[in-house]
Amino acid sequence: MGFSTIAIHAGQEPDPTTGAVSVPIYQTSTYAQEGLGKHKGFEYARTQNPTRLALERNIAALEGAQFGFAFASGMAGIDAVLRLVQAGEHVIVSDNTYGGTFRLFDRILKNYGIEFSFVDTSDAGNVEAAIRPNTRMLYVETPTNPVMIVTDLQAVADVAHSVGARVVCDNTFLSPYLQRPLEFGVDIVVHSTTKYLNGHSDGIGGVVVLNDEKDAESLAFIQNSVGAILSPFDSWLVLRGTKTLTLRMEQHDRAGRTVAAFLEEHPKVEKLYYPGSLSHRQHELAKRQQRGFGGMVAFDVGSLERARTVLESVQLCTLAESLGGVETLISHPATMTHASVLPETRSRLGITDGLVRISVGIEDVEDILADLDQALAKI
Ligand code: P1T
Repeated sequence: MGFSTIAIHAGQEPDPTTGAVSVPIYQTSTYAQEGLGKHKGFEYARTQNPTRLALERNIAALEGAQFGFAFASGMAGIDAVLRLVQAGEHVIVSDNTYGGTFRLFDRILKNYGIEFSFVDTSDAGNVEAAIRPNTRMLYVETPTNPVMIVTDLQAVADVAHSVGARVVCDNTFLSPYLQRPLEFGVDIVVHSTTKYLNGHSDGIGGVVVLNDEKDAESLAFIQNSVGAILSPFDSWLVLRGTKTLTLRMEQHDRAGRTVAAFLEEHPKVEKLYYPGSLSHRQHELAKRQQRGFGGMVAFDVGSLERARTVLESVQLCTLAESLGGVETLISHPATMTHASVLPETRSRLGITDGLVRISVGIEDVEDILADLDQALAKI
């Protein structure tokens, strides 16, 4: 079956009781049991919920995975995955990730005895050099938030697997429509469903998908034991979102390319970060690994003052954190999403005070361009 058919149908049989075509929101905390130990597979709603189960099956199918687990946020999903690693074990991480991911690893999980090395995973040699006898996981984001560094998934997966480490990929920036990491040897895919999968900026959520049966069993245990589950209503919202994922991603991708091309030519823009641009040093890799380039674009206007002018002059674009919604959002990574990243790391990565990030929405692209044009003219 094709991707769009899977998006619309996977995990979603008509409701067995009523025939409802849209999966009902099973707003219940528990389920009546017929006798001791006799039930319909649902005991308590932290453990199982039919709406959440439909979503978990749906996103697993979209990523080509067997198992899926939905969480209360992207961060809760990432936290659950890291619980597969024990104290005294070592994780190699892309040095540019979402700031909240860095914060979780560096400020919380490190204190529980997990060791982290943050390296530029765009060079598989750096991953190899960071390996220790206790390395158990490689965690990558590609393209990275916000400077769009691409990691060759097959190359780093080969390195990690040579020492028996699992490979985790945060696929939030592209969605499974534009990139399917499991096809390149990745073991576990995580998403903030808050972004493209839900797609309408109206819910927070996360999902983890994988094929390994033993790790899936552990994740089910972690999900139930820790309890950071996605609610039935939020599960339903994401299910509704994935039905139009193909259409939305096609348009995000088209508009992203158009906005990037406009910015690249603009005299007030000093540097563009977009893997779809021929000038991106990893354009060829992105072309090979991705089905498109998506709607995330970052650009540098040279100073905080200039960035502030753009961010405060836009009228159609909304100044806000987050991404992946139908509306265009514009943000300032250095003070917003990546404020927890150390200043020296930020400057090494290019997360300067002049960097602006756009999540290009699916409005008419001419309107987005006109808005950016008038805002840039104010510099
Ligand atoms: O916000 P939450 O649903 O918990 O997801 C966290 C997260 C995980 N991974 C990536 C790549 C992300 O971008 C995020 C959240 N990012 C933003 C809020 C942002 O504006 O970049």
